[in-house]
Amino acid sequence: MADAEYRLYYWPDIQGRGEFVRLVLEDAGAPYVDVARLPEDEGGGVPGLMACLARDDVGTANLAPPILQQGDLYISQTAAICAYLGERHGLAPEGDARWQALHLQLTLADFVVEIHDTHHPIAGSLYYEDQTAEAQRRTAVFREERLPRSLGYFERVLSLNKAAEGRWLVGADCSHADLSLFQVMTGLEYAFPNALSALADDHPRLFALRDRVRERPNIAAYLASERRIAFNELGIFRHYPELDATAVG
Ligand SMILES: N[C@@H](CCC(=O)N[C@@H](CS)C(=O)NCC(=O)O)C(=O)O
Repeated sequence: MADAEYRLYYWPDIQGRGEFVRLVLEDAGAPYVDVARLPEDEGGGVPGLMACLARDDVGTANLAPPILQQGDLYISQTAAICAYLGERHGLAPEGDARWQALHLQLTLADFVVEIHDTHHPIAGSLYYEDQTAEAQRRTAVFREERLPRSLGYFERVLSLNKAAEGRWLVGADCSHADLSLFQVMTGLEYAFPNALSALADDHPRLFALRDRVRERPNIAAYLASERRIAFNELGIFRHYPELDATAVG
Protein backbone atom coordinates (compact mmCIF):
# COMPACT_ATOMS: atom_id res chain seq x y z
CA MET A 1 0.00 0.00 0.00
CA ALA A 2 1.92 3.01 -1.34
CA ASP A 3 0.38 5.66 0.91
CA ALA A 4 0.37 3.58 4.09
CA GLU A 5 1.25 5.50 7.23
CA TYR A 6 2.25 2.41 9.18
CA ARG A 7 4.61 -0.48 8.61
CA LEU A 8 4.16 -3.62 10.70
CA TYR A 9 7.08 -5.99 11.11
CA TYR A 10 6.01 -9.47 12.07
CA TRP A 11 6.50 -13.12 11.05
CA PRO A 12 4.79 -13.67 7.68
CA ASP A 13 3.00 -17.00 8.14
CA ILE A 14 1.19 -16.77 11.48
CA GLN A 15 -1.29 -14.50 13.21
CA GLY A 16 0.82 -14.51 16.38
CA ARG A 17 1.17 -11.33 18.38
CA GLY A 18 1.11 -9.35 15.16
CA GLU A 19 -2.61 -10.08 14.98
CA PHE A 20 -3.37 -7.92 18.00
CA VAL A 21 -1.80 -4.99 16.16
CA ARG A 22 -3.51 -5.82 12.86
CA LEU A 23 -6.92 -5.83 14.53
CA VAL A 24 -6.45 -2.27 15.79
CA LEU A 25 -5.19 -1.09 12.39
CA GLU A 26 -8.00 -2.86 10.59
CA ASP A 27 -10.75 -1.62 12.89
CA ALA A 28 -9.37 1.91 12.54
CA GLY A 29 -9.25 1.59 8.75
CA ALA A 30 -5.61 2.70 8.89
CA PRO A 31 -3.57 1.64 5.84
CA TYR A 32 -0.47 -0.37 6.70
CA VAL A 33 2.18 -2.50 5.07
CA ASP A 34 2.73 -5.96 6.53
CA VAL A 35 6.41 -5.81 5.68
CA ALA A 36 7.43 -9.47 6.01
CA ARG A 37 4.60 -10.45 3.65
CA LEU A 38 6.23 -8.43 0.87
CA PRO A 39 8.61 -10.21 -1.49
CA GLU A 40 12.21 -10.28 -0.31
CA ASP A 41 13.34 -8.18 -3.27
CA GLU A 42 11.01 -5.45 -1.99
CA GLY A 43 12.53 -5.53 1.49
CA GLY A 44 10.09 -8.11 2.81
CA GLY A 45 10.16 -11.70 3.98
CA VAL A 46 11.92 -12.83 7.11
CA PRO A 47 15.11 -11.01 6.01
CA GLY A 48 13.15 -7.75 6.04
CA LEU A 49 12.03 -8.44 9.58
CA MET A 50 15.52 -9.44 10.70
CA ALA A 51 17.00 -6.31 9.19
CA CYS A 52 14.59 -4.21 11.24
CA LEU A 53 15.47 -6.07 14.45
CA ALA A 54 19.17 -5.52 13.76
CA ARG A 55 18.89 -1.77 13.30
CA ASP A 56 20.59 0.50 15.83
CA ASP A 57 19.31 3.75 14.31
CA VAL A 58 15.66 3.44 15.34
CA GLY A 59 15.68 5.48 18.55
CA THR A 60 15.44 2.45 20.81
CA ALA A 61 16.50 -0.92 19.42
CA ASN A 62 13.84 -3.64 19.25
CA LEU A 63 14.20 -7.12 20.73
CA ALA A 64 11.28 -9.03 19.22
CA PRO A 65 8.38 -8.57 16.83
CA PRO A 66 5.79 -7.18 16.46
CA ILE A 67 7.30 -3.79 15.69
CA LEU A 68 5.29 -0.84 14.44
CA GLN A 69 6.98 1.84 12.35
CA GLN A 70 5.44 5.22 11.73
CA GLY A 71 7.95 7.50 10.04
CA ASP A 72 10.97 7.70 12.35
CA LEU A 73 9.13 6.14 15.27
CA TYR A 74 9.61 2.43 15.96
CA ILE A 75 7.73 0.77 18.84
CA SER A 76 7.73 -2.84 19.98
CA GLN A 77 5.76 -4.71 22.67
CA THR A 78 2.26 -5.61 21.56
CA ALA A 79 0.49 -3.85 24.42
CA ALA A 80 2.41 -0.60 23.85
CA ILE A 81 1.69 -0.67 20.12
CA CYS A 82 -2.03 -1.35 20.62
CA ALA A 83 -2.30 1.44 23.18
CA TYR A 84 -0.45 3.85 20.89
CA LEU A 85 -2.67 3.07 17.92
CA GLY A 86 -5.79 3.09 20.07
CA GLU A 87 -4.99 6.61 21.24
CA ARG A 88 -4.47 7.84 17.69
CA HIS A 89 -7.57 6.23 16.19
CA GLY A 90 -10.39 6.68 18.70
CA LEU A 91 -9.99 3.21 20.18
CA ALA A 92 -8.97 4.24 23.69
CA PRO A 93 -11.01 5.57 26.60
CA GLU A 94 -10.77 9.21 27.65
CA GLY A 95 -8.70 10.46 30.58
CA ASP A 96 -7.02 8.23 33.13
CA ALA A 97 -9.05 5.24 31.98
CA ARG A 98 -6.52 4.99 29.15
CA TRP A 99 -4.10 3.54 31.70
CA GLN A 100 -6.66 0.93 32.62
CA ALA A 101 -6.95 -0.01 28.95
CA LEU A 102 -3.18 -0.49 29.02
CA HIS A 103 -3.32 -2.51 32.22
CA LEU A 104 -5.89 -4.78 30.55
CA GLN A 105 -3.60 -5.13 27.52
CA LEU A 106 -0.73 -6.15 29.77
CA THR A 107 -2.94 -8.63 31.62
CA LEU A 108 -3.91 -10.11 28.26
CA ALA A 109 -0.22 -10.27 27.30
CA ASP A 110 0.48 -12.28 30.46
CA PHE A 111 -2.39 -14.60 29.60
CA VAL A 112 -1.08 -15.03 26.05
CA VAL A 113 2.24 -16.25 27.47
CA GLU A 114 0.36 -18.83 29.52
CA ILE A 115 -1.59 -19.95 26.46
CA HIS A 116 1.61 -20.27 24.43
CA ASP A 117 3.30 -22.23 27.19
CA THR A 118 0.62 -24.93 27.15
CA HIS A 119 2.19 -26.36 24.01
CA HIS A 120 5.73 -25.11 24.64
CA PRO A 121 6.26 -25.43 28.41
CA ILE A 122 10.00 -26.16 28.19
CA ALA A 123 11.36 -24.07 25.31
CA GLY A 124 10.12 -22.21 22.27
CA SER A 125 13.20 -23.44 20.44
CA LEU A 126 12.11 -27.10 20.78
CA TYR A 127 9.38 -28.78 18.73
CA TYR A 128 6.06 -29.50 20.42
CA GLU A 129 6.76 -33.19 19.79
CA ASP A 130 9.84 -32.91 22.03
CA GLN A 131 7.84 -31.68 25.01
CA THR A 132 4.48 -33.44 24.78
CA ALA A 133 4.55 -35.00 28.25
CA GLU A 134 5.31 -31.64 29.86
CA ALA A 135 2.69 -29.98 27.65
CA GLN A 136 0.04 -32.40 28.87
CA ARG A 137 0.85 -31.67 32.52
CA ARG A 138 1.02 -27.94 31.94
CA THR A 139 -2.21 -27.85 29.97
CA ALA A 140 -4.12 -29.82 32.59
CA VAL A 141 -3.29 -27.10 35.11
CA PHE A 142 -4.07 -24.43 32.53
CA ARG A 143 -7.51 -25.87 31.82
CA GLU A 144 -8.34 -26.46 35.48
CA GLU A 145 -6.93 -23.30 37.05
CA ARG A 146 -5.51 -20.64 34.77
CA LEU A 147 -8.15 -20.57 32.03
CA PRO A 148 -11.11 -20.19 34.43
CA ARG A 149 -9.15 -17.65 36.46
CA SER A 150 -8.49 -15.38 33.48
CA LEU A 151 -11.92 -15.76 31.89
CA GLY A 152 -13.53 -15.11 35.28
CA TYR A 153 -11.44 -11.98 35.67
CA PHE A 154 -12.39 -10.50 32.30
CA GLU A 155 -16.06 -11.41 32.83
CA ARG A 156 -15.89 -9.58 36.15
CA VAL A 157 -14.29 -6.51 34.56
CA LEU A 158 -17.07 -6.43 31.98
CA SER A 159 -19.79 -6.80 34.60
CA LEU A 160 -18.31 -3.92 36.63
CA ASN A 161 -18.05 -1.51 33.68
CA LYS A 162 -21.24 0.45 34.19
CA ALA A 163 -20.15 3.05 31.59
CA ALA A 164 -20.80 0.49 28.86
CA GLU A 165 -23.37 -1.65 30.69
CA GLY A 166 -21.01 -4.60 30.47
CA ARG A 167 -20.55 -4.36 26.72
CA TRP A 168 -16.92 -3.18 26.70
CA LEU A 169 -14.03 -3.62 29.13
CA VAL A 170 -13.28 0.00 29.99
CA GLY A 171 -14.99 3.27 29.14
CA ALA A 172 -18.21 3.65 27.20
CA ASP A 173 -16.98 2.39 23.82
CA CYS A 174 -14.91 -0.27 22.16
CA SER A 175 -11.18 0.11 22.84
CA HIS A 176 -8.01 -1.62 21.71
CA ALA A 177 -8.31 -3.86 24.81
CA ASP A 178 -11.65 -5.20 23.57
CA LEU A 179 -10.14 -6.01 20.18
CA SER A 180 -7.35 -7.94 21.89
CA LEU A 181 -9.78 -9.80 24.12
CA PHE A 182 -11.69 -10.79 20.99
CA GLN A 183 -8.48 -12.24 19.54
CA VAL A 184 -7.79 -14.22 22.71
CA MET A 185 -11.34 -15.60 22.80
CA THR A 186 -11.20 -16.54 19.13
CA GLY A 187 -7.80 -18.17 19.57
CA LEU A 188 -8.95 -20.14 22.62
CA GLU A 189 -11.98 -21.32 20.67
CA TYR A 190 -9.63 -22.68 18.01
CA ALA A 191 -7.13 -24.21 20.41
CA PHE A 192 -9.41 -25.57 23.14
CA PRO A 193 -12.94 -25.83 21.69
CA ASN A 194 -14.17 -28.28 24.33
CA ALA A 195 -12.64 -26.54 27.32
CA LEU A 196 -13.95 -23.19 26.12
CA SER A 197 -17.49 -24.31 25.39
CA ALA A 198 -17.68 -25.81 28.89
CA LEU A 199 -17.11 -22.30 30.25
CA ALA A 200 -19.57 -20.47 27.98
CA ASP A 201 -22.59 -20.48 30.29
CA ASP A 202 -20.66 -18.87 33.14
CA HIS A 203 -19.14 -16.11 30.97
CA PRO A 204 -21.98 -14.65 28.91
CA ARG A 205 -20.50 -11.16 28.61
CA LEU A 206 -17.18 -12.45 27.32
CA PHE A 207 -18.81 -14.48 24.56
CA ALA A 208 -21.12 -11.59 23.70
CA LEU A 209 -18.11 -9.27 23.43
CA ARG A 210 -16.43 -11.74 21.07
CA ASP A 211 -19.51 -11.70 18.84
CA ARG A 212 -19.87 -7.92 19.09
CA VAL A 213 -16.30 -7.34 17.92
CA ARG A 214 -16.60 -9.92 15.16
CA GLU A 215 -19.58 -8.01 13.76
CA ARG A 216 -17.88 -4.61 13.63
CA PRO A 217 -17.86 -3.76 9.92
CA ASN A 218 -14.12 -3.31 9.47
CA ILE A 219 -13.35 -6.39 11.55
CA ALA A 220 -15.90 -8.50 9.66
CA ALA A 221 -14.37 -7.35 6.36
CA TYR A 222 -10.88 -8.14 7.60
CA LEU A 223 -11.82 -11.61 8.86
CA ALA A 224 -13.28 -12.40 5.44
CA SER A 225 -10.21 -11.11 3.61
CA GLU A 226 -7.03 -12.89 2.54
CA ARG A 227 -5.10 -10.74 4.98
CA ARG A 228 -6.45 -12.84 7.87
CA ILE A 229 -4.23 -15.91 8.03
CA ALA A 230 -6.02 -18.96 9.41
CA PHE A 231 -5.00 -20.22 12.84
CA ASN A 232 -2.37 -22.92 12.46
CA GLU A 233 -0.01 -25.10 14.45
CA LEU A 234 2.88 -22.65 14.09
CA GLY A 235 1.31 -19.83 16.08
CA ILE A 236 0.36 -19.05 19.66
CA PHE A 237 -3.09 -20.65 19.55
CA ARG A 238 -2.59 -24.25 18.42
CA HIS A 239 -5.11 -27.04 18.33
CA TYR A 240 -3.71 -30.31 19.58
CA PRO A 241 -6.77 -32.48 20.39
CA GLU A 242 -4.86 -34.33 23.08
CA LEU A 243 -4.45 -31.07 25.03
CA ASP A 244 -8.12 -30.09 24.96
CA ALA A 245 -10.76 -31.23 27.43
CA THR A 246 -13.01 -34.14 26.57
CA ALA A 247 -16.18 -33.05 24.79
CA VAL A 248 -19.26 -32.96 27.02
CA GLY A 249 -22.67 -34.08 25.79
N1 LIG B 1 6.23 -9.24 25.19
C1 LIG B 1 6.42 -9.20 23.77
C2 LIG B 1 6.77 -10.61 23.30
C3 LIG B 1 7.30 -10.60 21.89
C4 LIG B 1 7.54 -12.00 21.38
O1 LIG B 1 7.68 -12.96 22.15
N2 LIG B 1 7.58 -12.11 20.06
C5 LIG B 1 7.73 -13.42 19.45
C6 LIG B 1 6.79 -13.59 18.30
S1 LIG B 1 5.12 -13.60 18.89
C7 LIG B 1 9.14 -13.58 18.92
O2 LIG B 1 9.37 -13.65 17.73
N3 LIG B 1 10.09 -13.65 19.82
C8 LIG B 1 11.45 -13.86 19.46
C9 LIG B 1 12.25 -14.29 20.63
O3 LIG B 1 11.70 -14.32 21.75
O4 LIG B 1 13.43 -14.62 20.45
C10 LIG B 1 5.16 -8.66 23.08
O5 LIG B 1 4.08 -8.79 23.66
O6 LIG B 1 5.24 -8.11 21.97
